[in-house]
Amino acid sequence: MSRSFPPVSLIGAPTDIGAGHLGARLGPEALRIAGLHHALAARGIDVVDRGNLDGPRNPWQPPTDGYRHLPEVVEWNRAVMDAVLAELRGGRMPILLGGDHCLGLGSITAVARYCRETNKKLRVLWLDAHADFNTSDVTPSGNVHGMPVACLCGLGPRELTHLGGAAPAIDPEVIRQIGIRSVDEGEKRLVKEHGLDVYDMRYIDEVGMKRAMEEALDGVDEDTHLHVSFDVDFLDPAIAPGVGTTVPGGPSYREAQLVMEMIADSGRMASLDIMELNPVLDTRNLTAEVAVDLVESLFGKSTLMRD
Ligand code: 4U7
Ligand code: MN
Ligand code: MN
Ligand code: MN
Repeated sequence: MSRSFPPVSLIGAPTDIGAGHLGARLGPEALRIAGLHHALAARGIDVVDRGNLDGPRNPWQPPTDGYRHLPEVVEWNRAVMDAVLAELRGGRMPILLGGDHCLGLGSITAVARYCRETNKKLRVLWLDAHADFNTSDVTPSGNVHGMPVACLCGLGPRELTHLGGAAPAIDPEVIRQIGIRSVDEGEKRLVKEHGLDVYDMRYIDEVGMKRAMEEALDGVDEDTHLHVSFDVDFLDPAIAPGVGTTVPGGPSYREAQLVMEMIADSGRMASLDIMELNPVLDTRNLTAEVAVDLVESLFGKSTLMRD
């Protein structure tokens, strides 16, 4: 199957401002060193590396009023939102290189705005071990990388929920979470209240990844903008040790490949985040290399004999 892809722009967001470990600020560089640009170019894709965004340094302070580094988190998310929106309006596919997952808020807020401008339906695939649906009332850590989905749905501090103007940025109905296996107690209640569509590992064990993905992609059509937010801790730590918050029992290499191949087959992916890679905790640069492998599959590389 040969598909054509729109031109792609890589955007580095070198920060760990929302995380509980330092090191995700090095994620963009590790992905570059693992050959992300070349891997895409080799697939015939027009790819431009926009370099890194700028933002405040990480002051590494404890939470105040339930959030760590809220002003800095807001600043980084603004920079991400502006950069992602500019690429979309320019007809290019943004690939955000994190950086921690609090920046999924800026990225998806931009995508949601763009969908409103262009009358597209939005579907968000949130690939993660975690639901990232905490609020200041229930968070066990105060780390904002555990809160972006809640903020997108209108739960959180005004600066974040209203990042793109109106709130909520998205309807929970557009989200499909895949690979989930660590949800905090209060968070679980909120996820249920807001009716998120969660394909947790128990469900994936029972019905298989193929069926879970068919369900998650159901209804995606030519009018859909498909956004993929890939938290690298989605993967089993055996194949992806380079993340701050490892949770055992995640998708294997083959299961993850299937996820990416099925997304590619949909032909609708129009924006992507690659988040939470922490090279400081990695074994050599293995996790970045696995991520690049998986991104190749997202862009249609396949081992299928029937191609
Ligand atoms: B990630 C956590 F308590 N839920 O809120 C929290 F377990 O973006 C982890 O998915 C959040 O990596 C992980 O601090 C955020 C914790
Ligand atoms: Mn996450
Ligand atoms: Mn996670
Ligand atoms: Mn994490």
